Amino acid sequence: MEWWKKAVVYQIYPRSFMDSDGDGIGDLQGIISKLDYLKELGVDVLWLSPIYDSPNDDNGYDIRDYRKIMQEFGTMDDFDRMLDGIHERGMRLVMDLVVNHTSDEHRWFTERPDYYIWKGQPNNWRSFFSGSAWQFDETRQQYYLHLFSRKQPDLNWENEELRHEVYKMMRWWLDKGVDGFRMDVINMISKDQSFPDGIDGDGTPHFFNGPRVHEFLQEMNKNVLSDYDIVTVGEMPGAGTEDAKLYTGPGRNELNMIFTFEHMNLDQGPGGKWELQPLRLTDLKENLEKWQVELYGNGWNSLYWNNHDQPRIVSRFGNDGEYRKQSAKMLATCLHFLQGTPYIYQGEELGMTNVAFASIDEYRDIETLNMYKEKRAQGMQHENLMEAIHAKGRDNARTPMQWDASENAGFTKGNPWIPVNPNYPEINAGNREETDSVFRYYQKLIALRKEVEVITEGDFKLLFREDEEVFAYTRQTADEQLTVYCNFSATPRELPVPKGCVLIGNYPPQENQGAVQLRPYEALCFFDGNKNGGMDRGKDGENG
Ligand code: ISL
Repeated sequence: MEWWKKAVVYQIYPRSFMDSDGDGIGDLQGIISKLDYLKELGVDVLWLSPIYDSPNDDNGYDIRDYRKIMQEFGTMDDFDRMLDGIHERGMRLVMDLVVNHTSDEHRWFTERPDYYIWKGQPNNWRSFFSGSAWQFDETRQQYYLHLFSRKQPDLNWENEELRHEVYKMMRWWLDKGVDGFRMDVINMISKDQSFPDGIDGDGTPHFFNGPRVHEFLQEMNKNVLSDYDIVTVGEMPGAGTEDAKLYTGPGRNELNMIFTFEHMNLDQGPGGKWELQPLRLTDLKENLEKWQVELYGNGWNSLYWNNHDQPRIVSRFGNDGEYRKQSAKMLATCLHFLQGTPYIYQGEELGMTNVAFASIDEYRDIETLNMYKEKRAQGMQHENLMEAIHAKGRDNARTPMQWDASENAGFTKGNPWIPVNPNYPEINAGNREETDSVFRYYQKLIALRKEVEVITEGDFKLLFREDEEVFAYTRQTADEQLTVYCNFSATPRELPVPKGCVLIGNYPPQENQGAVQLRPYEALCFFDGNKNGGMDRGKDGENG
């Protein structure tokens, strides 16, 4: 079996992870100083959000030079040392590959206009970061396309020379020894060349999973990926299961897995992410079931609740007050026993929460700031916008990693580039030794994936489909079965006793009285099979 099917990935957002030199910005030496922490957690792969030279209009997702390290983050020497440190510890490194667009400060933008997309007249597509997706350029007297910020012009993938420049750059990093790529919005690289207007300015039907995207990815695979033993994951807003089978299916020679957005869009209205709507658990169950069942044997899932663009899951689908620890562990259980490769986002393993800054001035993210400006100008209320930002803003994920209870959560000796979440004295990695810490629970989940075959291999069956509070399922192979019970509510629930012994749970063990009494946000996983590992573990009571 491919190694990445048994791997657990940890995402680092370098700007907010660990600052070694006191400038308030995380850096590579900071990451090096925390490699033992990551090894202790037990993860196999580290994915770094972009660390390339960038003017930081979108925190590194606007790349000025693909072969240079961002000055604030360090040097190429630091990078080589970091890569060695990762490999010495038996871990691997995945780089972020941002090739749908570059920075407008990339030298290509002036030297190779044919690498970008120009029109005499713009269509009505809107940018993901507010306003038109087209910007008039005085020198060229034409408009260029930017699906994201004005400083992120889209690359023209129709240009073969550009494509081969990208492949060359990818090989350069792979030859340095990196172990894979997470590909930013890679399902947007092929645009409908007639550039038709979209309904209400929504261009996505004309560039999500566009006409030549599979051809381009197969070409990339043939020219680059197939020559290396690496892992690839494509970030793909607007890709459904049918698309996913084409991107990740056996024999397709494209990518190993993709990030779907479907489960992340269930708590929003038709107006998009800022239109808040409570999650219906049955919607989440139905959606994850679809991905589990459809991709079984036909592709491979990536499993995530969190990344640098998403609010913190414990605040979103859990309870970040009284039941913070319980619900953080419950959500982890629910996700980690699905089939696929799990991704942990920095701080998730501590149960870090959303933040609610009082002033818009404390926010840093271009998406949030542009949205706020645009909607205020349209007459929307400050309070309503702040409520949406508190729930959904990307800065929820980007406050500094909470290492300990010292000033600035131990992230920096200087002034952090974005304020620290004020709850750091309580929630921080310094508490990880406590027996009921979220960290220890993640450690166990990660270790179990290595020991229990059915977690990787088993099929998926949803239980109690109509239940709005309990997410329960089984995973099964010929000789092993897992049953997972997750209470997504604070209401206690009674459920039938499944086959097997308790493998792991987030509460102290309970006496079996003919039924399982699920406590608030309780997660319980039962294992039935021939493996001693599972049976013994039940007796040890890996609970808490
Ligand atoms: O976060 C989003 C909306 O809330 C998305 O529109 C997000 O921008 C989209 O998922 C693409 O994300 C990726 O590309 C962006 C970058 O800003 C994100 O950080 C990155 O993950 C442009 O490179």
